[in-house]
Amino acid sequence: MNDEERTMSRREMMRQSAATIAGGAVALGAAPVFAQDHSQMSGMQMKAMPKVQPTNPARGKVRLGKAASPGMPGHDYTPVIVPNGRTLPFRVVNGVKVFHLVAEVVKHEFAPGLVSECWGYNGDTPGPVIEAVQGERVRIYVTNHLPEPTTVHWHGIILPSGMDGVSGLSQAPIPVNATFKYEFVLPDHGTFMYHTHHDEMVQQGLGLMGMFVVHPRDPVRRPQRDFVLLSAEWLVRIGSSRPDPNEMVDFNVFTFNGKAYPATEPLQMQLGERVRIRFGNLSAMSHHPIHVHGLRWRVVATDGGDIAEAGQWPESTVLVPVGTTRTVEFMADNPGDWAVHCHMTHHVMNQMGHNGTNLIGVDAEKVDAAVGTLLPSYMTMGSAGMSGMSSMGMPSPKGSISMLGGAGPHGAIDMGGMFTVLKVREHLPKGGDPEWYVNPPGTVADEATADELKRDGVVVGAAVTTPMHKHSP
Ligand SMILES: [Cu+2]
Repeated sequence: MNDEERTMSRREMMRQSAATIAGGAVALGAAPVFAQDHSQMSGMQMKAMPKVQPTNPARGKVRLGKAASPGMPGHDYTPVIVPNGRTLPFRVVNGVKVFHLVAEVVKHEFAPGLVSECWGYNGDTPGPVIEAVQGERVRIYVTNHLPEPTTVHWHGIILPSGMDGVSGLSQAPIPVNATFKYEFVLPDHGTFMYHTHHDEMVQQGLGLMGMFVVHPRDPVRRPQRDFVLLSAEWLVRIGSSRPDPNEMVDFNVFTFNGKAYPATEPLQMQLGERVRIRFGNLSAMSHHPIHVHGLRWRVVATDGGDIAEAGQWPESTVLVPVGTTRTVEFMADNPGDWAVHCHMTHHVMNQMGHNGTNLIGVDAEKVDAAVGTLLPSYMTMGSAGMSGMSSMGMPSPKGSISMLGGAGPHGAIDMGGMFTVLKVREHLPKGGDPEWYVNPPGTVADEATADELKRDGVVVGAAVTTPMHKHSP
């Protein structure tokens, strides 16, 4: 028996025992029809039933209307890790998991120095991650403390039409100060999202969004670390007190879980652990190719469900289009500090980075001298590129953060925005940040010595006109 078969048979065993325990609450047969138990239906109902073919391998054949028992953290699932965020608390009432979201105006800090008035849920944007288990029934109260009506749409979740949260189509909008109730059974596991579906451009542009994770009932592929990162983009004009949701092109703050680097918390993991990252993207206009250094991951699921193993593909960059989730898994098999960031270069800049005049190559001496008569400390910046902007400690105006990142172990890290660090360690300290990785001696790029250059026949300054691959006799 190979590992795969062992896993499969264990899974079957668990299925069977689960069936016994659940006493039929979850229909586990191989019937191809989703959510129906025809034996208990009258002839009339049988005729009225449309033939529905299951389209999602993640679907657990959960009966509509009847739910499995509520899954508990630790026991039924490994809770997700939400860098810079948290999960939404719940209580169980008569077998139903009850949550409460409050849509409200929030003071949100994108990074130290940049606090904006956004719209969010339960005090922040994105709202807390809703975490549930396949097959269970959830009841989610939504209180509207915004200055205008709202709704909540449960992105990717298969549910009754009237619970879908599209304002005007599925329901009446939730008036100011009212509390609406959503209730449904979760037929699939997966990585989903929730967001407003009323006055979408304004309300999503101001931050009304969050992630919705549904764990499988059958815990075959439980990773040791399960991270959730939701991408978003904002236009926060310098000095203004709130993002401008009317913008269509020129965003200047790019966030993972609401934070721009250097405020993004690192993703910590132990060497050899199996790790999952669930990426979501609710930016207004931008897709984000999220790149990992030092490791490779497999794309294992989207918000449409699991990708069958034969269809999973390896990547070092996963494109997360607007309005989708992409789940990746990997083995943390390479110790170090590894960048994880959007590969669009403008998305790893903070404010001010995008609209500056191009001064590269400009001889600024005369300009500096002329302006210096009026402003004695004036200096033209950016004539040799922009990397100096982070390390020069330029004071930034009120309502802004420095254009580029923060201090790293070898100088300034000149990325901001949608950037974070993945820290793989042989030994993780209990709690707290493991600091920077200490590279083994001789494994850090540094200046070549004269002897090394001589040994390898590298003449600095000489144009390479002969092919380098010529073998010496
Ligand atoms: Cu991006």
